[in-house]
Amino acid sequence: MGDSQALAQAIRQAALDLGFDDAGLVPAGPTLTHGFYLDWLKDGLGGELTYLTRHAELKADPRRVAPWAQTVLMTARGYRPAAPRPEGNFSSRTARYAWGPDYHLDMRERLDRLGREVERLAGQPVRRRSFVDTAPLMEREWAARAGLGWVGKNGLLIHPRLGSYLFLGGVLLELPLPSAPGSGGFSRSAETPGASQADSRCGTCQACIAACPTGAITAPRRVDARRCIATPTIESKGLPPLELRPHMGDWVFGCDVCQEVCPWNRKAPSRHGPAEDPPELDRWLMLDPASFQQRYRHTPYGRPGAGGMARNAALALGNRLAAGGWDELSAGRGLTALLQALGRAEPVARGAAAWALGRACQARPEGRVAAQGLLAAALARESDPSARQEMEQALAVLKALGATA
Ligand code: B12
Ligand code: SF4
Ligand code: SF4
Repeated sequence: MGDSQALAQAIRQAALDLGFDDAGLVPAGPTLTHGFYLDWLKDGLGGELTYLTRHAELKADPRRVAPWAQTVLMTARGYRPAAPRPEGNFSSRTARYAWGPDYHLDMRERLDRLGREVERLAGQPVRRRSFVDTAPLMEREWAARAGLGWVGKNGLLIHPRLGSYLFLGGVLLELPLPSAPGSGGFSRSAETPGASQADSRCGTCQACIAACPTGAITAPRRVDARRCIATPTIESKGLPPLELRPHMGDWVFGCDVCQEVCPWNRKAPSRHGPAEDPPELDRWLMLDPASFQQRYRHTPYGRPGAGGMARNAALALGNRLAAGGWDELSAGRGLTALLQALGRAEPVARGAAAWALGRACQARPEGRVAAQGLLAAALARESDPSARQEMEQALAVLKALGATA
């Protein structure tokens, strides 16, 4: 194929044929919102995600990652499930992206196939590197520049037809090609993406900013990673700050609130039917590490691991019990699971269970005496300093409750 515009269009079409919902190409060059990124880091909003600082300079231009790159091919694949999950006292509330298999593997495979298709269409070997969360690239800006949508006030890339429940990924190509924008681009976005608020279809809407349970969206497109529920439930190894825990509500893995309220997701097409439900909250608390590894290693839950998921489930259960409205039988089941979790192998899970007991007993005072006894016994055998601290704090909460009972 001689004409490079026709080749760029053929590559877009190949991406659609491979199951991507949209794709676009844009010449590689400097990242336009890199200054915003550096300010974000300087203000400490990356928190414990230290790799973001390590990669900061590389993100200034994809050619720092791959000096030979001439074109950025960006793709998007929707993951909105067809139906919501039924909600009960013990059901696990998890981000929709975790409802299917690990997206990194699926996207990676499709992108590798797309790379081979590029070579076939170009009729020559093409040096390339595919990425999905795996390279120091500002994927949202590049997606916007490739005409896949705009960066909304919630910080997410929104496609006017597909909404924001999208995985992004792409391929860097050593092949000079002209822009071939995806179908989500509009007016100036392919030319000056992310340059101003005008490059957005959010208009006067502020729904995501108002709804974020932790106040993590501190300004349009500026998300404080330290407060975003995805960090403490997916990325962190330890326990979130005390002040944040009640605001995390009952999310056990990630959070979708700023997407649930977004009007652009109302009519977004769904990708798959209801997936297998994750274990209930008390099951996460009882799942031993070997069974967890066997069942969840290759799912998104593998990232926090058995201890991390038990920690998350304990915090969520504590918050749910504290919200009230439980019948006695269910409350007994919840409190028993938390008491048993004091015996888990991971200190972070023991600490979370202790905090959750203190919190839950504020709404369920009938559990206080048993909780006090078992917490004191757990503290006596505890050797981990942070778990000890959590237990001491929880005991102080329970003692204060007793004094006011
Ligand atoms: C680190 C990270 C996180 C961190 C930090 C979140 C954040 N807001 O940056 C945490 C763990 C909190 C997180 C959470 C989530 N993440 Co995340 N995350 C990433 C990762 C690996 C890097 C992002 C990064 O560098 N952030 C730092 C910010 C400052 O830079 P940036 O995102 O590159 O770009 C910003 C600028 O371009 C700016 N911008 C653009 N134009 C303009 C214009 C103006 C005027 C201004 C001022 C700014 C501006 O807006 C962007 C957002 O702040 C990317 C993958 C990647 N390599 O890009 C996935 C990614 C962004 N995450 C993704 C997802 C799905 C999520 C969650 C929805 C998961 C969940 N359900 O819990 C949440 C959503 C939180 C949110 N509202 O943003 C998807 C987003 C898909 C989409 N539709 O946009 C990505 C692209 C992964 C993927 N390959 O699909 N994530
Ligand atoms: S994912 Fe949840 S916690 Fe994070 S910014 Fe969105 S609403 Fe806030
Ligand atoms: S909820 Fe409103 S402000 Fe937030 S991203 Fe969606 S349209 Fe934009």
